[in-house]
Amino acid sequence: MLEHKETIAAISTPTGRAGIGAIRVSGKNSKKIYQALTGSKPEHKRAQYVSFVSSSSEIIDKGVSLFFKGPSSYTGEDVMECFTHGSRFILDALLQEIIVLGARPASPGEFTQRAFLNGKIDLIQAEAVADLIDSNSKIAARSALQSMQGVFSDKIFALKAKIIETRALIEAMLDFPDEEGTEIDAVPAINNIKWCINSINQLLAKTKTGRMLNKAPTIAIVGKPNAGKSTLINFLSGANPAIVSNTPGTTRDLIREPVLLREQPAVLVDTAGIQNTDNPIEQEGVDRTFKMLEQADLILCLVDIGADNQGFQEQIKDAASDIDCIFVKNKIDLYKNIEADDTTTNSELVISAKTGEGIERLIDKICSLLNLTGEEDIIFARQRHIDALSRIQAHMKEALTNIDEKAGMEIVAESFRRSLHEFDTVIGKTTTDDILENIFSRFCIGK
Ligand SMILES: Nc1nc2c(ncn2[C@@H]2O[C@H](COP(=O)(O)OP(=O)(O)OP(=O)(O)O)[C@@H](O)[C@H]2O)c(=O)[nH]1
Ligand SMILES: [Mg+2]
Repeated sequence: MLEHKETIAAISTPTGRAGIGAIRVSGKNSKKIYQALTGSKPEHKRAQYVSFVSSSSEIIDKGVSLFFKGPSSYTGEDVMECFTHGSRFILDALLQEIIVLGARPASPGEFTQRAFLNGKIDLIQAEAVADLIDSNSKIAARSALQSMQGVFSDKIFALKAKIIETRALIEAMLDFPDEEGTEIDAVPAINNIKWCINSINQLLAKTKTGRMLNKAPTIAIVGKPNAGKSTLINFLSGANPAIVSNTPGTTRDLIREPVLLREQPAVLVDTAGIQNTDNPIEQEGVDRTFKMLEQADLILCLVDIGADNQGFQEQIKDAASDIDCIFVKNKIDLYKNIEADDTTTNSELVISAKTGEGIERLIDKICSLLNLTGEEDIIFARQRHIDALSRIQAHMKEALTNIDEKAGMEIVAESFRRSLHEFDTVIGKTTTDDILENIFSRFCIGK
């Protein structure tokens, strides 16, 4: 374990009104600070209800203190955690005392950086800590947690082990070159290389970056005037962002409303009803609707089930041929003889935006088209991991070609050397300081 000279401390909870605030301290002075601040003897993993007292014997607050004896702690060092009331004044005063007692303010991500440098976690896991904190969807949080617990690292280590094993086979061929009359058996090495190429393919197919997982898709609700678009956005959002009225042409501006659909974030956009109009303001609204169509990830094309909708669906399809579109017939409550379930086809749904009939099916359809259903085994990765895996795969393909073309085992061995270097960079064994700086500086303070 690396010996860090300085003890670090930071407020780990965000600024703002909160019931509880937390301060974390890590380093060899943690024990001394604990005793001075609480008057109690720290015990490993034992929470104590204490008074946090200043050097001038004033009680700063009463709360809970915790101590972790290194190396059984997050950072691998002695760690103290203080939980007080959430007031910024209390937290600032306590942090100030801690600094006077022998700590310095921590930089962003410095606790996690120490955990990494002390071998508690590898670099992929450290990155996953930040990704988990930043996750804003259920899938993102779940897959970042998996990566933090080492699921992605395990797969990387399994690949690395196979490449090491294969390099040994290749080196054996170097040590005992093709003697006259004997054929070197390259089949085991070739099989291993093919295994690696396939495994990387499978891994890349499941791997998604935070940008992909945290992105809230945009769903545009379009239709003719009075189809019920604003009623639908109000129903789906559970709020009332849009004015509803039986005057055609009520909505003109685009109305964006963030929502959670099956716990996944999305942005709904209500638009102006599409019609021919002489009114320049309404026309501007229609133009904006068509622009929105080009940017949306999914279109809900809403029509009044009782209206003449001839050619309308085709018009929308022509305007946004590359984007998935769900056709929805609205106002089923006005037609007692039709039931939402009877009329549902693959590409067309029947609903009532007013009563909510058929809406659950609509949400299911939206989630399945946008892939918001939450596949179980998505791997949360950074772009640098994906790039490194792609390069390793390219080296393996190169090795295969060179074996096939009998280019010489030294050349094949070089592909393995480069691959192993890529692995070491990904897991943090030989990662350059600027990459580390880039990773940890993006963390929040106190983690
Ligand atoms: N019965 C019934 N009425 C509905 C339904 N959905 C909307 N309406 C009514 O239809 C009228 C128009 O609704 P809006 O939601 O304003 O329609 P819109 O598509 O936003 O209209 P514009 O903004 O003008 O393009 C209002 O009187 C709504 O109450 C529905 O499912 N059933
Ligand atoms: Mg409207």
